[in-house]
Amino acid sequence: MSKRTFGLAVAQVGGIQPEETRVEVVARLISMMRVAHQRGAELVVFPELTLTTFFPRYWTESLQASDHYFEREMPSGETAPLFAAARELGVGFYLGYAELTPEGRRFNTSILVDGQGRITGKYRKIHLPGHADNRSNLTHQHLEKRYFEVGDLGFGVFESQGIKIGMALCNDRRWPEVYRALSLQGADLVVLGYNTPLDVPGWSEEPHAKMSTHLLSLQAGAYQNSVWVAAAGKSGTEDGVYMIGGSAIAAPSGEIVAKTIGDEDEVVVTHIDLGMAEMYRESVFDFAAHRRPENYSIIVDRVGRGEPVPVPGFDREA
Ligand code: CDT
Repeated sequence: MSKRTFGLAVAQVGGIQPEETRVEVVARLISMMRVAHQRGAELVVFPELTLTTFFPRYWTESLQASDHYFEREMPSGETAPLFAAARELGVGFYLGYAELTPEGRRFNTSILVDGQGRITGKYRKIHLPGHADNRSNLTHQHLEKRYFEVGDLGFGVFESQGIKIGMALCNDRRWPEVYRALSLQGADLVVLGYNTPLDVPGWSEEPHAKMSTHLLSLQAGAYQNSVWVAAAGKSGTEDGVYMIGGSAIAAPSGEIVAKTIGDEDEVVVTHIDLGMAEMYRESVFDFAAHRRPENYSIIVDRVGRGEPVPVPGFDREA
């Protein structure tokens, strides 16, 4: 098994309040990049919608009125110091942010930046949870379907800092198709940011289950696809809403090898062994040898749960 270590950090971000400025947030991120660098990190993963509070909790009559939450360019004057820090330290980063395109389209986006401060990959979130209508009876809403279009870039894998990296965002991590699409393109590592409120109206998991299903999603994705997975979240209270932390790195064995323990800005660094995935890729998950895609068509043909498909010899009418 070849061994190639890579310094990987997840940088959990404590709550960002609505009045906090981009300049203040960027300063917090840069100080975490410096800590990660001191501990040997080559890449730092930041959360989804890192630069602002999780604004899809607020209803808005006019999307234009929310433009201040969106980035029109990347880097901008306010985010350029992050790119300068990447160049200075030779440390890459993954960053989630709200993107407003020149055509006026809105996406929940992430980028990959290398140690020279170059943007080497981009992803626009595909699985947008929540609703688009105003549910004003709720203490906090989840309006990603109102604010964002479904991403139009697919699930890309990018060569960056010498490794193949796939990206996802938050709710994507709960869908096995995402990791499989990335692994089939040779990804070594899947990086993702998230914002997971503890209390989601209509999705009332116990706190222990909320953390468990989050970690389970990372672990299953890593194991079943022979990839490393690194996930960074917001944590602590944001404008009265508690966001779960538990930012973590999962190995191709499915084991969690690093995890935050607090609710504030927190960096964890692990030197991952990229060669570890090879044993899995060459044995139990040798896709080329063992996958049977001719039997998987239902996965793309059908969206929701439905009736069983007839099996020869078992006539359900009989
Ligand atoms: N941001 C995001 O995708 N959060 C979801 C919870 C939202 S539920 C309406 C998540 O899967 O963590």
